[in-house]
Amino acid sequence: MSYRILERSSLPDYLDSLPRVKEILGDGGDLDIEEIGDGNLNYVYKIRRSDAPDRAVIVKQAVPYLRMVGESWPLSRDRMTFEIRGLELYNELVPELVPSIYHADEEMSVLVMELLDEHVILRQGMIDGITYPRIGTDIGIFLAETLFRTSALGMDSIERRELMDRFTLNHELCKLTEEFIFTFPLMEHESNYSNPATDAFARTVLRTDTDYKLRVLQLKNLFLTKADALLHADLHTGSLMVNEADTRIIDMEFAYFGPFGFDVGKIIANFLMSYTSHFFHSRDDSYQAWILDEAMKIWRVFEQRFLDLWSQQGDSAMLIDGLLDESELEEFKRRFMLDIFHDTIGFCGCSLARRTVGIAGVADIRDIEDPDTRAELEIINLKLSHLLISRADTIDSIEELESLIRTFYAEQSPRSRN
Ligand code: ADP
Ligand code: SR1
Ligand code: MG
Repeated sequence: MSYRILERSSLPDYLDSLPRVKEILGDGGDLDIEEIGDGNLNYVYKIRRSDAPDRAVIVKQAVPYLRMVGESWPLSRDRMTFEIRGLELYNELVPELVPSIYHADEEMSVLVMELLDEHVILRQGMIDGITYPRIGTDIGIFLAETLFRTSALGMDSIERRELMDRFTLNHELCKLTEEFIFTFPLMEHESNYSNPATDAFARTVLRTDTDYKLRVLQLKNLFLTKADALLHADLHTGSLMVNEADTRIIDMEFAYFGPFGFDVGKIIANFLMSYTSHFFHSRDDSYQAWILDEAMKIWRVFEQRFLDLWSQQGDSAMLIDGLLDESELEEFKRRFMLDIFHDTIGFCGCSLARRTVGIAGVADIRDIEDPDTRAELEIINLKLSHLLISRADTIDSIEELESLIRTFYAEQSPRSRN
């Protein structure tokens, strides 16, 4: 079917033409249609039968522009092709951690998928101070399974290059990342967010520090050139839907082959920004203690599962039996994981800065009304970004990272000043 933008009026007929979706929605009854998209790029409709509310689906469609700006910012709909391909692959690799697909249409840039009705967006849950017992573990497992199994350690060379070919042309969204994460926050730019005290800090501390800027550029170079594994590439707390018992990852339209540490660092950064925001949202540090434990658990579980998968793996593009003896293999693994760890810390630092001074902030802090309170928290995030980026290559264990972050927050805490 050739492309047209779906609307309330045209959605029922469109859905009626899709056999699998008809099976889910069943016959008869009107459809309740609600546009619930709160993301930056696309339209998302929740659709349920008014006479049988259990029969429901989500329809997500890309439009040929950036939703958060409007038609004046054209953006090709190809992003939905990559989201479809990413979600199809994740349904093979980690079916229990993503929504099921009912229909995918690259021509129409449409995905019809499982409605996660018992779930909330993790970012909102964390703003509300809710704890999720599985979250750090589930994220760690998701990262290890998807990153290892699409890496040169987990795949045969030819099969992997064929898979890469299905994602290489996601260049428009890669460019958004290159500019909005690795470039504009480092300079004066019209797209940046503005809050006077935060701007002053960014101008005088970050943007005048040549070492900081060059380190960010080294990380940008990794993003541009290092094709370790298929990344989700937009893994923040707004890309997870959760409840006490279940975790699902959504919104993989940025999917492409990039450096392992990018996904891992980005999601940890979002946990840390939530930590910072709870100097405002919480009276005491009990929720922050939970956040930090889970953030560190993400790395710990990721590392353990990645190494387990490696131990179970036969020959791959990277290694074949007989190439290394046991101690050489152990040393290779140690260096390999340490490189990922250093990159993770660096990308975490980049994410902290971009979500603070760049166009797309985090609701955890941007939704706080008082600009002075916001600035206080924003400056904490920028200081943490500076610390992590300048120290990334010298932190060699998760214990060291945890202790550095604890000390940092203890020194920065607005509570200790009261
Ligand atoms: P965008 O690509 O525009 O960022 P998202 O994929 O993040 O869009 O979706 C926007 C919002 O739609 C999410 O924040 C969530 O509230 C809702 N949503 C998306 N997918 C589902 C789903 N499968 N079930 C329930 N709600 C969903
Ligand atoms: C202008 S694009 C802003 C951001 O929204 C998406 O969620 C990505 O994080 C992107 O960088
Ligand atoms: Mg998105």
